[in-house]
Amino acid sequence: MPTVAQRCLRPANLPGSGSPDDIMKLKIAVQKSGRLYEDSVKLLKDTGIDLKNGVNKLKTESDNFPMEIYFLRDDDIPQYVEDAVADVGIVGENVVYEKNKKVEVVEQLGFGKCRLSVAVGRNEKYNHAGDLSNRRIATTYPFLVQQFLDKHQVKAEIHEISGSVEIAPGIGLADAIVDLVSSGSTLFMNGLKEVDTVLQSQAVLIKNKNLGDAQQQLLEKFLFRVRAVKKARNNKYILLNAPNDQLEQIIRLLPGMKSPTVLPLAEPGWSSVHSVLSENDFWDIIEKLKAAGAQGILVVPIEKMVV
Ligand code: PRT
Ligand code: ZN
Repeated sequence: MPTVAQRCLRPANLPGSGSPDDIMKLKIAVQKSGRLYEDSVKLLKDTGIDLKNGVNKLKTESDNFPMEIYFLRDDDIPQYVEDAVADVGIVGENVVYEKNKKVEVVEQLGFGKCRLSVAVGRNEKYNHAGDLSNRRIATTYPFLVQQFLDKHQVKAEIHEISGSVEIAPGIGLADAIVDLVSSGSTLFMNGLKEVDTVLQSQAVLIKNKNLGDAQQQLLEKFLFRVRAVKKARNNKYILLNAPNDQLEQIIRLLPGMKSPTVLPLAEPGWSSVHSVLSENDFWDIIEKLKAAGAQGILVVPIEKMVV
């Protein structure tokens, strides 16, 4: 059986000596600066991929994983991935679906969450998409807005602008806007209210549709790590002390990976219980555990989780 490194040798380089330069790398495009930059680099770091020489340049590589990292504007990433300049990329779903390039979404990454929303003046009426009929809508997302209007069979005028969309109604350029929203404070400060959702978005990993076998194998290796990091981020390790007469009830509250670990404490009549809790129902379960008599509850982050 050839090793992964052998399988990854570029055919064009085969006559060479098989030096490290000959090894095929997974080329990944991430945002150069902006809202996705830090989380993208952190994700690579958390998957154990170290970047050489810092990150303040157009391209770098990893010391310990066959990966080359390109730092680009987010809007350009889908095109680069379609053209196979990069094999994979990290970018917001809003950009992927607006650019509509031939790329495949492989995994949602759980950061960069926002929504592409319709907003109108605070005192305007809006009950449904039909209220946009014959109105002027300012946006940097003309493709997604047109899809939204078509879906609701509404005809409206789309004004594509390149930034500061939120000021368009105030200066009389539009009656409504479609823009990204996270906290909602930008809309609020501009006298607008959010009235409808065009798209829920988060950062995703996209890939070129025709990856070669070697890159596909590297992608799977990378994805395995990404999923372990995501799982760990969504779960917490919990340790608590329980009186033995309450053990059964407490164990029933804890899902655990198989079932909770129970160890006797030095103090007779007490046990230590260890388990893993999902972030989603965390507070709910903690309250029930306390009510059931659990004491000394410790909650610790998990670094990686392979199940
Ligand atoms: O330079 P480059 O082209 O790479 O970056 P960019 O300026 O186009 O994008 P950037 O860095 O602003 O955003 C990158 C990605 O982050 C977006 O494509 C989204 O996928 C995601 N994201 C998450 C957001 C937001 N949240 C967000 N709130 N992108 C932009 N915003 C803006 C929004 O446009 C509006 O101006 O923040 C403002 C609203 O925020 P709130 O909190 O006031 O509602
Ligand atoms: Zn951009």
